[in-house]
Amino acid sequence: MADFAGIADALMKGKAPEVKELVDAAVKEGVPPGEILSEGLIAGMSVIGVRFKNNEVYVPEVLIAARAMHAGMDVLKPLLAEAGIEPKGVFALGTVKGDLHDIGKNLVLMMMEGAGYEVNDLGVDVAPEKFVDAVNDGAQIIGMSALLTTTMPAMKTAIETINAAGVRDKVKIMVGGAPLTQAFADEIGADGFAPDAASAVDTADELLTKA
Ligand code: B1M
Repeated sequence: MADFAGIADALMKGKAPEVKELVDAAVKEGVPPGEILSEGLIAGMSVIGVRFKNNEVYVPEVLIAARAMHAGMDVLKPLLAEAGIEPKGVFALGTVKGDLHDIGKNLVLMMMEGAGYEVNDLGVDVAPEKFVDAVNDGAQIIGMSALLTTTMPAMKTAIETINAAGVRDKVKIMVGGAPLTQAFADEIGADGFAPDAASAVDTADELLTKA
């Protein structure tokens, strides 16, 4: 009997070697990798997401939990690929042109990966054309992050570049970052806004349902 609760609990406590050991054991027992992912790893990461949103845990705890999640994912990834398990969606995220802040962006990526999305990290200081390339590479949702009031306009430029490239109808665009608001997201023509990394997962899920 696979110890899903044990996997989730070890993940929440950031115990990477224990997560790996329990995931290995479940695989050896013949538990389907998709089940280990959703009932163990994603279940644990979802709890961390809720606690983070409620200010019950902070950035370091999320980073440690994400590291533990990766230890489990390293075991599962090849098996998921073999089993042909489809990700929930494909999400590409970058910090916009001129902006080098990446701590929040990385948290969003970890939460999205923990929620079952395939993620593509575009990095920081991302030129508008790179977002277009990501759409052409199959991203269903483009995420843009900005931490500076001076780089917020780069989001608008990136959306205009996506429009001009004729690929806007292929993708949903979500924006976030400390200085942003829903009103700003609406103004620049984004489809969604999320105030924190855990809400980003909810927003992405909603955007895909609307797609
Ligand atoms: Co910078 N910095 N910084 N900085 N920095 C701020 C943002 C600032 C508020 C500090 C201040 O003055 N009080 C200020 C901006 C002021 C403004 O624009 N109004 C500032 C400035 C001015 C600068 C420089 C210009 C300083 C200088 O050189 N004179 C410079 C700019 C460099 C550049 O980008 N071109 C600069 C540089 C740096 C460092 C390199 C030193 C470093 C970045 C290191 C790194 O990221 N690797 C840094 C840091 C660390 C900060 C502070 C201290 C912390 C930012 C952070 O990581 N927060 C910040 C002050 C502060 O916030 N106290 C500050 C934690 C992180 C988890 O939160 O990124 O908001 P956050 O992400 C959240 C949400 O916003 C959301 O989810 C995350 C998790 O919940 N979210 C999304 C983020 N992206 C999302 C995308 C989504 C959805 C949600 O969907 C796509």
